[in-house]
Amino acid sequence: PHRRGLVVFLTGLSGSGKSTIARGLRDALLERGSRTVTYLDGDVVRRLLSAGLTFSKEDRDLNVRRIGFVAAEAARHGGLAICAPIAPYAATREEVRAMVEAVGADFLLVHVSTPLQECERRDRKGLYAKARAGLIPAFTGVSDPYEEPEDADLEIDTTGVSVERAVRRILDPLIQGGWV
Ligand code: GGZ
Repeated sequence: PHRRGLVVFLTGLSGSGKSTIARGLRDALLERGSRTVTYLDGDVVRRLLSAGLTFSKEDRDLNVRRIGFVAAEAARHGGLAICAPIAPYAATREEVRAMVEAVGADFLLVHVSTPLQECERRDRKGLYAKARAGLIPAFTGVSDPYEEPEDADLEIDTTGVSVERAVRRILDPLIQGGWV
């Protein structure tokens, strides 16, 4: 495979399956062993890199820019980075794409487009119920915006789709494109 840097950036609602797909992709890539992978775990980012930030528009933008910056640095000399923040704002996602392309790496925007209704039906962490009850202010999709991407390179709705299949949807073009 060629050694162009690559950032795989998954965006979507809470509970859409972003993190699960991101981890599955990381594991699949590690198993192939064809290149090193930097995985920016959302919880770890919020705990360390973005410690103290809230979910205001300003802080979300700052969080997503920081993630983009670290991912771009990882990709600068041919690394492959995977990140999966909600990243609700189109302009900020575009900034990150520009940041990554500016270091000479490729950027793959994956919209995990599982509908709100399905995310809310799953409600794995009970956050939607809390948000509906007014216990979490500014919750994405409930009381805060999510701007649907119009420039996604891939769109994956995980409704009734296994993790393996969803991961394949990303892995296959990476193999075909010669990245891994
Ligand atoms: C959205 C929130 C909020 C609010 C806490 N809105 O399902 P989770 O729990 O594990 O993932 C969500 C995570 C989103 O953080 P991000 O850093 O990805 O967001 S952003 O890109 O907008 O900066 C959710 C939890 O944090 N969470 N409060 N108000 N999600």
